[in-house]
Amino acid sequence: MADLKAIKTAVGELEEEQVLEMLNDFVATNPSEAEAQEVVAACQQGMAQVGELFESGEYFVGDLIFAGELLTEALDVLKPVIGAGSSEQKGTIVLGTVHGDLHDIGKNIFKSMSEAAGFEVIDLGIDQPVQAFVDKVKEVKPQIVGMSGVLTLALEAMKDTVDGLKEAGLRDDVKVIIGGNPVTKEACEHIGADAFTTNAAEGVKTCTAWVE
Ligand code: B12
Repeated sequence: MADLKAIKTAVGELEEEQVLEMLNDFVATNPSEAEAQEVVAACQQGMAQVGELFESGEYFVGDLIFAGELLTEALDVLKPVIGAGSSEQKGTIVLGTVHGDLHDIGKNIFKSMSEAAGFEVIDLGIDQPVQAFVDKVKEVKPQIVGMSGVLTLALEAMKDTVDGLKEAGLRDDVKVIIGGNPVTKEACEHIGADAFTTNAAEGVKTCTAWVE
């Protein structure tokens, strides 16, 4: 098993070479999906550390950008082991980062895991207006809508999006799951989503239970 503490620290300290070396070594051990998800969680904790150092003024926006690139690379290394791969088609998820928010690493992790679990994921991308969700839901009639956001202001954007689905008469046709650092039970209720999570693997479990 990988040294989770060392991975968290190396991500937090933006030690790119060290992170990639540890992750490549880990992938070479042919780990289980559960072990891989623990490594994803360690990377997520490392990113939280980056956030704290940014808040305390030790890191700057350039460091956030570098952290984003580092984690995207890390995810590429982990992709082959974060989902076992399923040939069965479970259902369709329309996924996007809500308007005003440019963060997409967590969304991309959820996307990879959902695809590996057998979902077709239609990824709208970042900073997506309400209408983009509404139009795509009308077009592809998914079972699930996934919204991602890590800024506090993303919570209101998620509410706008659910309201938009309601106004278009589509809300009752889909389950809505929200993910990202600031989501909570209270936020979920305020937004009018069906489920929330700060853990992509848990999100995949919820979606799987909805379609089975
Ligand atoms: C990397 C980073 C960036 C990168 C993003 C690169 C990218 N491609 O995403 C860049 C440089 C672009 C960036 C920009 C900014 N950032 Co920034 N950023 C971060 C940082 C360090 C990490 C985010 C991250 O990737 N985390 C790791 C992922 C894996 O975690 P996650 O998103 O929570 O995802 C997991 C789960 O939540 C879940 N999940 C996520 N989405 C979904 C969706 C569904 C449907 C499901 C089921 C699950 C799910 O699955 C994932 C895996 O388990 C955070 C710190 C933090 N604590 O999050 C700050 C942070 C989010 N940023 C912050 C800020 C302030 C900014 C800027 C305003 C900085 C600036 N002055 O310009 C801008 C805002 C730009 C914008 N409009 O969005 C603040 C937000 C404060 C707030 N309360 O709103 C934070 C918290 C840092 C801090 N502590 O101050 N940032």
